[in-house]
Amino acid sequence: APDPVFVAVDIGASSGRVMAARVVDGRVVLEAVHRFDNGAVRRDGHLRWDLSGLFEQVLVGLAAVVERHGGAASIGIDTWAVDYGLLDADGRLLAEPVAYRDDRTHGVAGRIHARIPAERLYAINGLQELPFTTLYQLLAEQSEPGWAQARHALLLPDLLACWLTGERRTEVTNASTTGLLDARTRTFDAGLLGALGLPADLFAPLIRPGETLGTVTAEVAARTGLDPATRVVAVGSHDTASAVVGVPAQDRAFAYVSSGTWSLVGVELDEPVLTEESRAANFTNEGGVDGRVRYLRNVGGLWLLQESLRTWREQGHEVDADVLLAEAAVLPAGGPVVDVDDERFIAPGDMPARIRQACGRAGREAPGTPAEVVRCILDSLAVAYARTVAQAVELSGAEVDVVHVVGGGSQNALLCQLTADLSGLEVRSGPVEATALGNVAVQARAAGVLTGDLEDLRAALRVGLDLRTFTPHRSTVGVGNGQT
Ligand code: LFR
Repeated sequence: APDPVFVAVDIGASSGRVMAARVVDGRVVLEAVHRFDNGAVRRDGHLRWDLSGLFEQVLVGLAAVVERHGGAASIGIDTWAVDYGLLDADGRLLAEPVAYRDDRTHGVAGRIHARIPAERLYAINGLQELPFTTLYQLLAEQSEPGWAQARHALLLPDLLACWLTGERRTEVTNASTTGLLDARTRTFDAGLLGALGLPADLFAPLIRPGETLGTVTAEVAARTGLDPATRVVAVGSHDTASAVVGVPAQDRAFAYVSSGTWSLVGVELDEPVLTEESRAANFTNEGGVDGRVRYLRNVGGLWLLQESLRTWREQGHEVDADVLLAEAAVLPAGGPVVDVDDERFIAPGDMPARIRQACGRAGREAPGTPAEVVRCILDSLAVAYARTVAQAVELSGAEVDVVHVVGGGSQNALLCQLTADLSGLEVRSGPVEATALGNVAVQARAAGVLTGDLEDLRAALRVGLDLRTFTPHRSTVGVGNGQT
């Protein structure tokens, strides 16, 4: 029999892909079958995702998998976290999901903290305070017209999985980003749901990575050519959970930077850290695959670069990302840095202007040319990566002797070198597709093709990988640069 094909549907905020993977001679071979763009658009007064359009792209990708491989053993889905769709009693989507960068959550955190103090909330859910966490979005949602008809909420990968299978479940790693789970038990906190006026069964029952959700519907089978017995298997449906599975670490003494639209910087733990110091440093305890804890911080990401490029193009400039990155790399070190976590960078908009304003507020000389802006973004990201790794180590007591950078940002040699220099730690970069690899590894284990714990899965993913190593040199930015 041919090697079973595992399909990873991996959708990020700016692009999505359907990947096919096989385990050949103990090595995971991954192939991109279909890629498509994604982005939030303003519609009916909000910034929304076109989830129905994304589902169509998923079907196109699945049909392409069937064309190439004749079928698939299973399908796993991951997307970004926190966002959800609301369904009515008949299971119909009420509206395309509002995107987390929408401004409807402005001021909501304050209203929630009036009911549940931030300290108590952290003691329960262990989450970093981000304005767009699901529970804040749900509170904003309650004053919107559709709320009265809302019967079910499904997180986005769960919604896509429901459209594939007809089954409604809530995958637990992504559920951990809603703010409604207890960080210790990883179950919905009934008291919290009640205090927020949310029905206890708003979310479907939890499912864990590796468990089978169901098989594809007759309609999906007909549209794609998939066998109706094709299974949809729960994976780390929060993309960052899959990315952490996909970190090609040798042992557990590592920190990671999952570098994409966001940068997720932290360590993997067995138990959450729910101390006051951890809360004050705004660290999150998200749920990982196999009950591990993703102890990390959301740090600004390539979003700053993506929005800058978009702005320049909108203004009629011809810019090429690779050329700009090369120009930025040869600019002198020691330029201005900004706080990439500033909430002013969350909404779409003119990022170069916002960056210049941030420099102005800090009394620093503002970057002028596009290459200078790009250099400022990279220097600022590296400063934030190094600082966050150091904090994660200090707050958790974890042992770390290497930083793995995975995702799109791992291709950026300057960013990796700066991170090594500033952290004083060796940086290993790659793979770009860590998220898809983590997704398929969990499916392959569920099928018995791979076995063991996350260390075993990572060992399988490492086979044949060509990682680049960056050794720390003398620090070139950061110290004395207005950021500590
Ligand atoms: C990364 C990510 C982050 C999450 C952010 C918003 O793609 O999933 O982990 O905080 O997107 O959902």
